[in-house]
Amino acid sequence: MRIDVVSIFPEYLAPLDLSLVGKARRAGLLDVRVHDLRDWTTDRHRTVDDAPLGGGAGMVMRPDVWGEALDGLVEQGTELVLPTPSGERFTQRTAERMAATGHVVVACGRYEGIDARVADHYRERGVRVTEVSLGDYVLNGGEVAALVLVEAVARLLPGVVGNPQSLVEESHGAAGLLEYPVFTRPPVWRDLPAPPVLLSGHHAKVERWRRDQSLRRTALRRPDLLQQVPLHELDRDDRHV
Ligand code: 6GU
Repeated sequence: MRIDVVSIFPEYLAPLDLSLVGKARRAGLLDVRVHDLRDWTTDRHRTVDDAPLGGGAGMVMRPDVWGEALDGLVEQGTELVLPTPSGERFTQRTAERMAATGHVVVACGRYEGIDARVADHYRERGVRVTEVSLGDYVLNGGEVAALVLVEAVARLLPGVVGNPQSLVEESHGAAGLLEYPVFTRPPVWRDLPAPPVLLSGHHAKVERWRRDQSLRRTALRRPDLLQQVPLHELDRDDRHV
């Protein structure tokens, strides 16, 4: 899997050398390349932005500079990702789709965004172009989204996460429920006991308890997710929660 990230702040992507993502890169499981957009400018000031057509506050990123950069990076089968607060929500499903794609290019906009013709142009050339948002708040640019994307995608690649079972059980897996609460030793900490069922050794009861906790948590914290759980994902005993 290859991911190219283009930004005017390549240093912002330094954390991609660390932790699980850094390890996956060094193991050759993931090829991440960070590029400085200004390398594709041609003027003395290395200008990447200009005033918005029609007027208004802020600056817009120039399509010509982005075009030069992306022409050199986008290939047949590439998914072009444009992080923007006006995009579709980036979810676990988005990460799964990207992990199954061989090549993703992330174009990090700053200021008021990238001239809209860039997305249109690559779509017209038959490229899959996805404008993604992390959530309903505004960030200063796409770099944090690029960090999120690389980490969410990397951990889905074969061999990156030690125990593949941890991918199956976690929140936002196929069941569409939040993860149940977890506990470890000691069984009592500061007068707080761990749930006795977890010490019972009764596997079926533990499974039932975890399932109920997932359902309760999801209902309380993310009722929007509960609406979307496929009916076949609910088992007979879920009705009692
Ligand atoms: Cl992907 N970009 C920016 N600039 N702001 C955001 C975002 C992305 N997602 C949520 N807010």
